[in-house]
Amino acid sequence: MEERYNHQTIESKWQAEWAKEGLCRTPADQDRPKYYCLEMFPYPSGKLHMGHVRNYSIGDVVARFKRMTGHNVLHPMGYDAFGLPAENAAISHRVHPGEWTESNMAYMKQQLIELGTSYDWEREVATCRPDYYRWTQWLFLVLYRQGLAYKKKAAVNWCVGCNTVLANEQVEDGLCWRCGTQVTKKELEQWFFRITAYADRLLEDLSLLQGWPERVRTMQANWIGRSEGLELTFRTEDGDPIPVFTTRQDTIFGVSYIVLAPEHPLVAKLTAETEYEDEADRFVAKIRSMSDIDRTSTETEKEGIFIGAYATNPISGESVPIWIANYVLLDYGTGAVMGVPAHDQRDFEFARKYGLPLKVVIQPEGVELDPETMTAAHTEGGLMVNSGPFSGLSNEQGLERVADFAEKEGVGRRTINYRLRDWLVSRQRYWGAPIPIVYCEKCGTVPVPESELPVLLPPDVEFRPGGESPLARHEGFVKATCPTCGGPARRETDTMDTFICSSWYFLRYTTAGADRERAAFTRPATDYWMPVDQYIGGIEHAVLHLLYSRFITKALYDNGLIGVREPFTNLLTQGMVIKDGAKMSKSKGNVVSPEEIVGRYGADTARLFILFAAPPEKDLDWSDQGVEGAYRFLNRLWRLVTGLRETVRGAGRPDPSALTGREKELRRIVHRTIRKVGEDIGERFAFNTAISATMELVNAVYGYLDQVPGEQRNLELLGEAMEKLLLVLAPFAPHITEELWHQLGRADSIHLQLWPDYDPEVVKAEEVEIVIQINGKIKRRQLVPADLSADQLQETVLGDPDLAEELLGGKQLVKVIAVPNKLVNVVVR
Ligand code: ANZ
Ligand code: ZN
Repeated sequence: MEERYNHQTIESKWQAEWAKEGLCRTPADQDRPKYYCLEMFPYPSGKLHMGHVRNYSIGDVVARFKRMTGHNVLHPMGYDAFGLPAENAAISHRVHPGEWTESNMAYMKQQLIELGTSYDWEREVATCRPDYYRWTQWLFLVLYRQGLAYKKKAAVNWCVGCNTVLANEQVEDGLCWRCGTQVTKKELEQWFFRITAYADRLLEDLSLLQGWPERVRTMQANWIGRSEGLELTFRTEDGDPIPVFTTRQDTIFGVSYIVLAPEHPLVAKLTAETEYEDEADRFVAKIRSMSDIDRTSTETEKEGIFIGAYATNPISGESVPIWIANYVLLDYGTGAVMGVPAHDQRDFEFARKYGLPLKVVIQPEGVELDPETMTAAHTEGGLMVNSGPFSGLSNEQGLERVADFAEKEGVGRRTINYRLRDWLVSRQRYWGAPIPIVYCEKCGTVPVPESELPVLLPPDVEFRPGGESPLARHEGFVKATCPTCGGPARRETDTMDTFICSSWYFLRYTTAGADRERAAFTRPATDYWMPVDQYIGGIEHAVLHLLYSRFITKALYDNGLIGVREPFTNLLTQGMVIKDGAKMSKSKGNVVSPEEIVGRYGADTARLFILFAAPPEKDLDWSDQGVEGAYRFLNRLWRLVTGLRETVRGAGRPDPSALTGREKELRRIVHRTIRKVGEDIGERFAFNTAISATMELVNAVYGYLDQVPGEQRNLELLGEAMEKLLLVLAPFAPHITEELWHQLGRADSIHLQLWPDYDPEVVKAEEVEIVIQINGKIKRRQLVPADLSADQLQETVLGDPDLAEELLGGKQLVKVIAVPNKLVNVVVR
């Protein structure tokens, strides 16, 4: 009697068993090599989506594989649980953010368990719980003491309709996302983290991250945006200095105007009581409402006005008009630019639009640039011309010589500029970690002592659409006593950006049990587990989350609190899940719910399909047939093992010296599969090809059964094949392999087994030497796997680009004759 593959029963049975046995608990002994496998924790929005399932399936295979290969594995999970959606839910459904978040977390945890993931739930973190945010507040104090947390006025997005601050994401086309009012800028006191103090180290240490995708390192480098240049001081007619930042001082003789950022402090002074004053005011007001991104986008139309003043070029002595324009930003460089329209594209567009003169000062070799007819700036190098004493130099020499000259004359100095800004960390919101600061009339700004942490969020606040943070309206929260003098004080009502919560959670996981009550993390725990060996998550976090985590890691390192300078040794950014040509998303209406797939086919099928359908870093095209295919494969596996169960149970080991040719062949496939799957997972995360190797093994066993009658079958060999097959499939499909493992009579869990060894002799012995000929002449001899078909043989030889190159030598391929186990003759012309 054959039982059907009943995924529901099997999966819930083993999930319960594993939980009972504590199978995924992090080992406490430290004698084996450690492996810290981490997936980005989810925001608890309600339910898992397919992107999560993909992320967590990938991580789970890695964690399970590493356990089987003898590592102590830390594989934790938690929730990035503060943030605005909970507050919006509170407003629209009248449910407390904490309640909403807790119930979402409980639901998602159940979903994760039902996926068969191997997390150590004893190390769970939820950033919104006081036992966690107490330590986020502690982290704030560490940075504060180090001078890395400070307060200053900053322009924030402000909605007069809602009377509140908006994050950049809450500004849609310049309008408030909630009420549609035009968003303005308002200067408010805000907390910042001084990440710019680490700009150089964040940039330099990218070179340590060879296990990160090149693309992510480049994005981080661009975000940090280091540029070397010169700060050069022009002067107004009244002698006021206008320092400009330029990376192209070699173009100094090509300056035909100066542009100030509209908000530049000199603008008001230069236009005061002139005919330009009103127009300038109007222009400044208009530009203020534009975001920096829009202002500097190459798409945006350059716009500006002349403000009636002139400045003197400190090197050429020329006098040039002063303009203000949208494309110059106040907080980059000095907020002022020397306009060189012949050699800078933005300046070129601006000058053409407003009829400002162009002066060519860099002449490329072999072309004569004509300012009248140029259609774009010449931004490359060349020879310096029309440049007074510098004419005739190459522009590279000019860069140095002009800088030397400016420094000698005292009109400029070499400087380095970063695009990176300090991290604005305060939010005028409720659902975040309160900033642990009080303001005392006598003592000023006072940090809350560590012993008084956490500063708890009061549960009884009123959520109203708009208005300031509910904390600011909560009198009991605002009223505080000064920790220094005991006098009356006012509590800070801003909460922290949730990126702070997620910038240290990987450290929290390292520390377990009672230690968690005494510290955010302990030094022995982080010394053992850090850095994270493999981090897995979406490319959307390539810049901010990863940069912030790197910054916090370095700051903690400098405090001696941890011993690593970089948090994540290897990074894998998984591709998107695509359906019908678009990213799977609610707004596109092309969502397939994980619940539906797991309910219908089981978690093993869902995992197998997702891992088989594409390499992890590539986009994955959802396919219902693909899911069906994975399900059919597991059914085929089920029938195979249950069908053989009785006969192979208790069989011994095969005797290699007594195998027939056909048996040897099957055994070779078994051992080759072990090797291939191990290398595919361990060396390149090529889960798709690993899975297809297991499929071939299943086919090979069926082939053997077809060809060999029952009484002649080698049961030891079949037993070995079944056992190894289940072992190498265990990381992908943990439930069915566990069930079948037990059906084969094994008593302990398959997930406690070691990864099987392959016999190199068995794999290697079956190689044959073939002859490779060109037009019938012997060119070389080569070892290839035995018994390749003619097609496979041809593919093996010509599919190797180096070998193909060598054989063809630029000639044209006419035809290939391949004789299995003997030769490949390549006919060329
Ligand atoms: C003159 C010049 C001539 C420039 C030329 C470029 C090419 P990176 O490399 O990104 O640092 N710039 C300086 N401050 C600016 C501001 N606040 N807003 C907008 N643009 C600003 O860019 C440095 C260049 O960006 C500087 O060099 C300056 O233009 C411009 F043929 O100066 B350059
Ligand atoms: Zn005080």
